[in-house]
Parts: sequence; structure tokens; C-alpha cells
Amino acid sequence: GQIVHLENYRPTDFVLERVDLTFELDPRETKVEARMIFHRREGVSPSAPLVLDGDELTMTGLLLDQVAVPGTLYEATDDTLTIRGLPEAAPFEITVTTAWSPETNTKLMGLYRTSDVYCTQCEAEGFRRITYFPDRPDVLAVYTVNIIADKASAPLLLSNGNYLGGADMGDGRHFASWFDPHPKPSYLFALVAGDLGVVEDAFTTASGRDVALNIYVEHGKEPRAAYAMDALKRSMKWDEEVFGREYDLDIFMIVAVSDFNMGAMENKGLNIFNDKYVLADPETATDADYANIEAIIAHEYFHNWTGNRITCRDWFQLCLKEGLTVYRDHEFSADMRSRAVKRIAEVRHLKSEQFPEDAGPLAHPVRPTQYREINNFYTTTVYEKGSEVTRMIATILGRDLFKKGMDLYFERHDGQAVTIEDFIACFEAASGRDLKQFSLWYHQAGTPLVTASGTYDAARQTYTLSLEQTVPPTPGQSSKAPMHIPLRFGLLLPDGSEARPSAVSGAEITGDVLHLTERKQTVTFSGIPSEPVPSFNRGFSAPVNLHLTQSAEHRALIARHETDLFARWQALNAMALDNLVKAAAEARTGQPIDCDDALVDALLAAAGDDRLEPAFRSQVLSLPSETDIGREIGSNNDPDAIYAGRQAILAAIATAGKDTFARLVNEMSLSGPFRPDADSAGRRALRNSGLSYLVYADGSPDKAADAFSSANNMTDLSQALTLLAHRFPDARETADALAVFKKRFADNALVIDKWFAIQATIPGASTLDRVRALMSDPLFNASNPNRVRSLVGTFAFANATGFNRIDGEGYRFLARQILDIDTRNPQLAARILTSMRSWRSLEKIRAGHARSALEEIARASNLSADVSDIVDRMLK
Ligand code: BAL
Ligand code: ZN
Repeated sequence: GQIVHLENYRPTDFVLERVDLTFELDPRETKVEARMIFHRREGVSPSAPLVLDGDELTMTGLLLDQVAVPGTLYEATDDTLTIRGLPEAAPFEITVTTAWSPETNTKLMGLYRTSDVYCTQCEAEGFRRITYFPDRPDVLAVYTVNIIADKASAPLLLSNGNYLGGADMGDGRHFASWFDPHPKPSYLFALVAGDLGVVEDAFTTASGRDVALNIYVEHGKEPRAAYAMDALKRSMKWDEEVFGREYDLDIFMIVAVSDFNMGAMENKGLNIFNDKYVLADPETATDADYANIEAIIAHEYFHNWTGNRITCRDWFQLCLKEGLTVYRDHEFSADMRSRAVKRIAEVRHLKSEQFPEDAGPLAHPVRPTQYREINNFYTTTVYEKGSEVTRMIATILGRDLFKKGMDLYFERHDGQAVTIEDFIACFEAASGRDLKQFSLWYHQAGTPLVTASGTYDAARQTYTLSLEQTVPPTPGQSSKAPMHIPLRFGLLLPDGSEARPSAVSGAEITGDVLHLTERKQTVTFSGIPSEPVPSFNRGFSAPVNLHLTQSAEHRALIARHETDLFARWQALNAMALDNLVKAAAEARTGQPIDCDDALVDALLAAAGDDRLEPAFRSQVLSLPSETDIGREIGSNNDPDAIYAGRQAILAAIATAGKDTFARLVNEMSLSGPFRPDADSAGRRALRNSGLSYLVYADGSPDKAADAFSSANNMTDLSQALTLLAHRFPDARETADALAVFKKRFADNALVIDKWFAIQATIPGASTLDRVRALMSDPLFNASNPNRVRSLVGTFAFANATGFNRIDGEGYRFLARQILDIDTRNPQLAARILTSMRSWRSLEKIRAGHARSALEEIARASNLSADVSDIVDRMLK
């Protein structure tokens, strides 16, 4: 693939007015007729040809206004169809017919088959695998879709928009027609045909419009779609109440399929989901699954306005819809659940996934300026950092002006394909605030580092903060300008109350937001009666690394007294991280590992504090991950030492906290039927945290085995199995539990994915052999993305000691897997390969092996553009 540059953007020469598609579906040979009405854009040369995109297509016919186009006037190559001799000004109709096989489409882009169902995935560039088309997001058109298929095997025929009608064709086939009145880009096209069960419901919008809600799942799985339906209705209501957005068609449909590259897709009126994010019941879904379903159902629904009604001008603007929509789903979940706990989970995810991306060879701006393969830009930077950037706009402007800016965005740009600049301009217009410096967040990659130190002058009663920001160099960006960093903060006095400064100089302060805008800034607070403890980045108001040398005592003060619950967790987390980094160094040099009593005391105090919600206390007990510790250390990492150090700290906490943990396990037990709500989930989480420390302190599998036998829901069952497998991988109890679990859930793919993932994350060098053996298990399926992710992906992403074996076998294994997966599904292969994004921060023996494995991939012939883009950037 060639590199595409943002600066080369220009509109199409021809304007597409409408599209009529007719599909004759057949597993081996599907025929598509695409009739497209175009006119030449004003000012475009009369000799300019029409150039359409294609990908692996066979064209069987080409007409201009119903007359065959002579061979001399068109040229079809691998990726384009060029047509000359077109009318100068008048509209004209191009009819393209293509024929291809959905059954052999293993890339899962375009139209393909999954469990005997026809389904589509067109974002970003899948529509060109269906027909030749101007396949780019700024070409918006109205679509009519006719679907013809065998009636027995495909009784259900769906596409975007509203149903027009259908009929039996008398030859064993039938047809259905759909019309979508909303102009849309081709990436939002969808078609589903097959034999599926349905769950039906309805929603009445604020203005009184009735909307039918249909969720389609495999027959027999209907009861497992109830929670998704509930989440959908709550999402629709929330978007009306919070963003003033109503749904705009007569029907909203969701189809769950089992072979899907992404989590889900927001096609207009016809969302298609990875069934992992639709299906749930207590026996088979964990609390995390429920929370994910709620968030993703909301996310795709919210795209109807942020993505569909207002879409992206080009793919560089992907964060325009994704960052904003993630922000919206985060806010939705915060309103549905505990805001503080939700925020902690978001920040954990951001730090463990996005910060490493931003610190490694794949770092890129939230709004990149070039790409080789757009599929590789559906990243945590575009999504999660993009959401954080949106959140910062809300923080800087305040709630009311943010709302005013959003309203203006919807009003100004409805029906358009726009840019980040258009988005920001709405907030500038609504607030009168200049956001030029702020927009650097979209353009400069890398996580800013903020260092802070304070001095107290008792005589003057002033507290002076020296702040400095640096943005590290990233690929293609060696020097960076200072950014506008909104830091929410508080100054805590020794009694835990918050200082109220009489005056502040050296920075703009709005509410509790300190606006850091210079490279170095000295901020002085007056009227501070005694030396304060600064608490920075409340609610994680800015996605930065903060270096602030703070004693355990000061962190404990924040942990006890901050009014912002997130900041309390942050202080405890920072205290734990200090200890874990030190423990890793001690483990590496063979010194005894020492755990600070202040950490143990602070963690146990918070965990045992009944005034705090259980979910929060469980978050406190969940120590920073091995990835978090490695990121904090930064370079020359030894995953085995990190693991050993972390285990020693866990053991110290487990031993000291036995009584607390025993009490928690008891008190957090739930009686009565399973409920997936946030409070119940929080109690289960805290109980399981307590249980895992108890098991740790015992050094025996007994309690975990008991928990496994007595579990009455998937959260408890899978946690118990994880405890057994991770702590006692070779115990008979573990083998028994794994066998019982497998037998009980052999027919449920989503649960079997958990069975694979739990085993793939067993710490230690021998897990690679286990993973290899599991690949020969009859339940392994190399062509199902969820299954491949659950075994190979989980091993590479989430098993630091197993994957980063010192002999490099983990990397060589992955290289071979990537090459194999790439022959079928390049997008999946490229995504799993990004698990090696932090290879340069490993110590040199491992880094050497990692480099060789990457070079082995790079040398392979017939690499996809997806994999070759990732591997080249990784080695550069
Ligand atoms: N647009 C791809 C799937 C999603 O982000 O919703
Ligand atoms: Zn999205």
C-alpha cells in the first residue's frame, strides 16, 4: 500500500446523488448490480475521468445510462475502475455488475458468511469489496437496497433504513427492499441475510415517534439478548436527555454474529455486533461482560449522531467520531454506574493500553497526518486518547459551554462530513475561547510528562508550585510545542481539609482547574495556613504522566481525605507503584524484597472501610499490572523480575490482611437471584479480591476449589478458575476444574473463549507449551477471530512472563502465528502483532530476540499491507 497524506485531500470530481443496489445472494457466487447517479462537480475539467475504488472484484458488466461502455473508455485494475468520456454537466447513471464469493471471504471485510448468515463489514474500506464505488467517507448518498436470496436458508433479509416491502419470487427465492433516507457514506452500508431469531421491543422518542427495536441472534439465544435490549433503551433515553439527540428511523436493528473483526459496527439503522457484546446471562457472562455490553451497545447507538449524521471528511478524522463517541459512552456508563469507579477503570485501561502505544514505535497523533493502512488506526490513541481530549474540552469550557458547543456542532454540521478543525471551531464559537494551543492534543503524539515540586513559605503563608511539561519525541515528531494541560487539583491541609487560597498568581485557575500552558510555570498560592499536600489530576483531568515526589505519608493523607474519590485511588495506586518498581529492582538483583508498611496499612484501611463502595475498594486491592510496572520503569525491563517483585508485594499484603480479607469474603456474599447491576457487581468484585488474597496467604488451592464448586454465576466461577490456574497450574484441583468447565460449556463459544484465555495467561515460561497444545484442541478454531484473540492474542498481550520468555520462543511462536493468520485475516494478524509494541523497552537479550522475530515477519513474502505496515513501523 501507498502512503496517504492528509495534505493531499481534495473532494471528488464527481458528486454521487443516489445509489440503487441489487444483491443476488449465493454463498459461492453473489451478484451485485450497483446503479449510481453522478454529476460532475462544478469547475472540474470536462475530460476528467470517474475513478472508482475496488478490491478483489470481478466485474461482469459496465453501463453508462444503460448502454455498454466500450472497452476503450474504461480500465479496471486491482484497485480502481477508471471511466472516461462522461457527460460534461448532466447527471448520468453508471451501472456496475460484479460477482464474487462470500464464502471464501476470510478477511471478514465486505460481504462474507458467518454461521450460514450473510453479513457485511464495510468500515473503513470494505464496500469496495462489494462493488466499484467512490469508497470514501465524504461521499454521502441515499441508498435503495434490493436483496434476493433463497427463502429457506435466508428468510430474513435486512439492510439500512426503513423496510419498503418484499415478495416471494416463486422460484424458491424471495426479495426485500430497503430505503435509507439519510445520506450516508459507504462505510455505513450493511446487509444481513439468513435464518436468525429475534427479540422485539419498542421505544417512543421524546417527540413521540415510535421506533421498533429488533435484536437478531442465533435461534435459541434470544433470552441472552435481554440485557442488550435493556441497555439499548437506556442509551436511547440518555442520548435524548443528555445530548438532546433523538433516533431518526422507524426501526433500529442489531444483529449479533460470531465471526467479527471488531467489537461492533454502527451501520445506519443496522448495527452488526460481535456476539460477545450482545449475549449475556448469569450462567455465562461475567460482570465485566455485562458492563462491556452496556458500553458498546451505547457506543454504537450514539454513533447515530456522532459518526452517522455527522461523519468524517476523510479517515484522518477518525477521532472526530470515535474519540467523541467513546467520551459519550464513558459518560453514559458513569451515569448508569459509579462515576468514580468507572473513571478508575477507564484510566487503568488508558494507561495499560494507550500510554504504551504512545511511548513506542507505533505512537501517532490522535489526528494522524499519514497512513499506509487505515485499518491499523483503529487504535487506543484515536479512541481512548481521543475521548480524553474531548473530556478536556469539557473540563476547560465547563459543562454549560461544552453543551453549547455540542449543540452548535449538531446544528452546524448535520448531514456533513467534517474535520477536527470544524469540531473545535464550534467550541471556540460557543465559548469565545481560543483553542489553538489546546488543539495540539490532536496533532502532537506522545504522553506529556508533567513534573511538579512545591515549597511552602510559613512566614508568608504562601505555597509555590514549580511545574514543567515535556512532550517526548515520537516517530516523525522530534520536537514539540508546550500544550494546554488542564489539571484539576486541590491543596490538602494536614487535617485533611482543603486549603482555600486567598490569591493565586502564575496560572489561570478556573474552579479547581489549573491551566498549565507554558513549558515551565511557577504558581504561587497565598493565604495557606500550613504546608499543604498537593493532589493533582483529580478525575484524571489530563492524560499525562505526573512526576511528583511525594512521601507515602502524604499519599496516605490524600487517600484518606480527598473529596475526589478517583484521586484517592490514584494516590494509593502511586504508592503501590513506588513499591512495585522498587520490588522489581530488588528481585532483579537478588536482594530481599521489602514492602512498605505504609502501603499495606493504607490499602487495608481503604479495603476495610465500609463507608466506601465495594467496587472502589476492589479497585484499591487490584495492584498495578506487570505492564504498568514496566511502563513506569521505562527501559531495560525484565518481566520476570517485575513478576517476582509483584508477587512478593502481593504476599506481604495477603499475610498482613488475612483478617480483613476473611471478613470481606463473608460480608460481601450475596444471597438471592443474580443481578448484574453495578452494586452487586461491586460486591462480587470485592469478595473475589478478598478471596484471591486469602488463597495467596494460604498457599493452598482449597478455598479456590471450594469457590469453584459453589459458584452460581460466571463472574465467581471464572475468577475461581483463574485463581486455580494462575496460582496452582499443576494442581489436580486445577486440572479437574478446567475439565469440568470445558465439559459444561463446550457448546458455548464465548465461554470457551474464557477457558482458553485463562490458560493463556498462566504466568511462567511453560505456558507457551500449553498454548501450543491448546491450538490442537478440537475446540480451537483458527478462523474465528474471538477464538484466535482469546488464545494467541491473550497470550501475547496479557502474559508478560510467558510471552517474554528469555529464550525468545514466545516471540518466534507469535511470528509464525502472525504469518499464518495473515493468510486469512490480515486485520486480525496486524492487531495481534501490536502486542509487541513495547519491545524496545525490554532488556537487551529479550529485545534482541524480539527484533529477530519482527525481522522474520518483515522478510516473509506476500505479507498483507496491514501486517507489513505494523512491522515496518515497529522496526524503524
Ligand atoms: N466504527 C467501528 C466500530 C466502532 O468504533 O464503533
Ligand atoms: Zn466507534
